[in-house]
Amino acid sequence: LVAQAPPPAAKEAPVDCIFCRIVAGKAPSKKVYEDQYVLAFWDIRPRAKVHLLVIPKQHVASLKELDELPVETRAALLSACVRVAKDQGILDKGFRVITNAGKDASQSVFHLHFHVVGGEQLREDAI
Ligand code: DGP
Repeated sequence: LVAQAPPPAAKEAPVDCIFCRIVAGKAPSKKVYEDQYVLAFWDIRPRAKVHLLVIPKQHVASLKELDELPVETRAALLSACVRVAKDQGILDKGFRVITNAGKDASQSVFHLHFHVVGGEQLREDAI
């Protein structure tokens, strides 16, 4: 049995985070899935026929801070990506999951999110 350090206590959600506002119901979104750990909704600027975002309810800025999330939330994030792809009917034909972390990746919203993209043939070199 390997002892695992508990994740640090959740930080206060920043008031100006748009995705925290969506989680809190203070900003609108087209939700497709929700559980105690994660929320999934349509991207406001879809770049494919299906373009969803899967986010943890607890605020962390990006994948760089993944270890700050409880292990249950980390698992729920990936499971939700598969689940929403299935619900949209794009599981069999294929889909893409992407997360942008930091400046070089052109991250624009600093609340961790996974893009779930599909519903059409995606280019090899871009989403
Ligand atoms: P990224 O570049 O990986 O940080 O992508 C951020 C995505 O979030 C981008 O595709 C547009 C989307 N987005 C930004 N603001 C909102 C919003 O208020 N609502 C929704 N649904 N999506 C948003």
